[in-house]
Amino acid sequence: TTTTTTHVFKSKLPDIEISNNIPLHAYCFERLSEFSDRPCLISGTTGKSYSFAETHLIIKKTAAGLSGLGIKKGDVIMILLQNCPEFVFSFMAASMLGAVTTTANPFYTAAEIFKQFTTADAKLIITQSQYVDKLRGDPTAEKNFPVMGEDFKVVTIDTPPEDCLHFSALLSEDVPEDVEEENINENDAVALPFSSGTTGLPKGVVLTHKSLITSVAQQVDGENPNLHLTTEDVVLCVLPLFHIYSLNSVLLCSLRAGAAVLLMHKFEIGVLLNLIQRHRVSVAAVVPPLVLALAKNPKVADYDLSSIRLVLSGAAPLGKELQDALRSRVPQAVLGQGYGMTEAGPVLSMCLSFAKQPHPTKSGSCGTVVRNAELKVIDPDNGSSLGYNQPGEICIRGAQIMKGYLNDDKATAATIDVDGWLHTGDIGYVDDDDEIFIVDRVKELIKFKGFQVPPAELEALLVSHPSIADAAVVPQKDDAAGEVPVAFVVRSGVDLTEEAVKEFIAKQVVFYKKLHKVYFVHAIPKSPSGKILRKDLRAKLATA
Ligand code: AYL
Repeated sequence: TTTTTTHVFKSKLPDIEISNNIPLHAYCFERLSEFSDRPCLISGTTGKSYSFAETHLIIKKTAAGLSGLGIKKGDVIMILLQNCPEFVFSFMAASMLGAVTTTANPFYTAAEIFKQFTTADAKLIITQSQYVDKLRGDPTAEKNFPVMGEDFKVVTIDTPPEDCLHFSALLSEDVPEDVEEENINENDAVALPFSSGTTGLPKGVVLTHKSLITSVAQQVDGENPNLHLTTEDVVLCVLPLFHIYSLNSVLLCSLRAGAAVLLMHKFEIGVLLNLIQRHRVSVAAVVPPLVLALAKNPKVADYDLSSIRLVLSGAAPLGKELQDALRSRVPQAVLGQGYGMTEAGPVLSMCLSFAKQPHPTKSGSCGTVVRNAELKVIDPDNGSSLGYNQPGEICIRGAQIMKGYLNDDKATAATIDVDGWLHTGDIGYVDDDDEIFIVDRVKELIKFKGFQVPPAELEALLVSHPSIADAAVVPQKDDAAGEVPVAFVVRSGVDLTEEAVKEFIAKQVVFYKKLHKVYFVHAIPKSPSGKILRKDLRAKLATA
């Protein structure tokens, strides 16, 4: 036998003590008494502000209300909301009950919502009245959706349509001094986001109290926090909370650190700039397309952005050029990236220029591995561990990573190996200054503006078409979105047009999963074992 050495990369910051044996809500509000009167949530839409004390009280009432609706420990609720205070109340209330929240995009089609809803075995949906029609199901559809009112209850945060409850009905007058604290175990699930991971269809990612606490602590705890947030900060929350990036790095980190969260229900550049100026936003969490807007949109020059001291970009690659272009617009701010993956809890690395005692960092870097975690880079062909400056697959180990995929041991075992390493499917290297650079992705995943587009989902829909014999979906580079999905299709009938294929998909999926191009081919290239040779298809696109 040969002896193999594993090169493990660590943070430059020392490990810290993490109190990850308590429930998530208790951890987030642990320091409540230090800043109970400070603003916690600010609604960008209404301007209404909730202090930490008020927020905590409403969460307790919401927990009592949910309990009254029969939600108990281990149950799953679905939040189908744009960013709003009720999102926060519901998520934290579920935590208090030992219940689990699965978050979904309100723009999803009925089919997408119910796929997740049934997989998660959810009991209740909290949403807005405008989305309720989708939840009533389509009587002409082949698949039988669960029935509203019978199989699940719906709560709306605005005027409830028929058979729905108003959110305010949850908020009973008298709050039990302490909501019956169920005996929550640190390894119980608290969040159930969906992700396709390195392959296949979207799966439920089981994030426990321990994983999320560990991840938040790795960012904002310790003498010298990696992401230094204070009670003076106003943190922009324009990225959707149904995605783990915003939920973790914006909401949970701010709650823990005592920073105010400015909630925007959707992105609109004029409104955004106005709110930044009006509320003196100091920390902005963004994705590369937003960096593009801030760097290039002429409107930006008309607003005062001098309050911004930190811009965090994540969820998709941010090029050095774009990062440098943003610098001229917010010269006073520190710019940097976080790199995450839903399954990883989600944060793997964070820019060390964001630390209380900052380190200098380079443009284009994804930060340094978070503290209390181990990162390694492996040769994708033979699994051997690589050293500095050698690109390979990034793997991460630590208490923050997911417990596993919901009811899918096979997919879990394919992602987390027997030694506890989570394999990301991302190719990157660590440079001499311990900074991580992502250079490629070996997994199937397509990212449209940071949103996940799982090729397997679109391929399954395509082959369900009577005139399609086989299909493969791959990413194509795009200036505005980063990547867009395009399809290679083998026709079984000759009359099928590109438009018809696009339309067939478009009516079944959320906007960002729409096909941008369809190429008709005679066969899909496959390996002897039947795996689609995606590399070959991507290479074809590059020369097309
Ligand atoms: P998912 N640079 C390049 N690629 C990235 C980056 C980045 N900074 N961040 C994420 N990705 C890609 O599950 C990468 O391929 O989670 C990764 O495997 O939707 C995939 O996106 C994961 O996509 C933060 C900062 C969370 C980022 C996140 C990312 C969550 C995205 C918290 O503070």
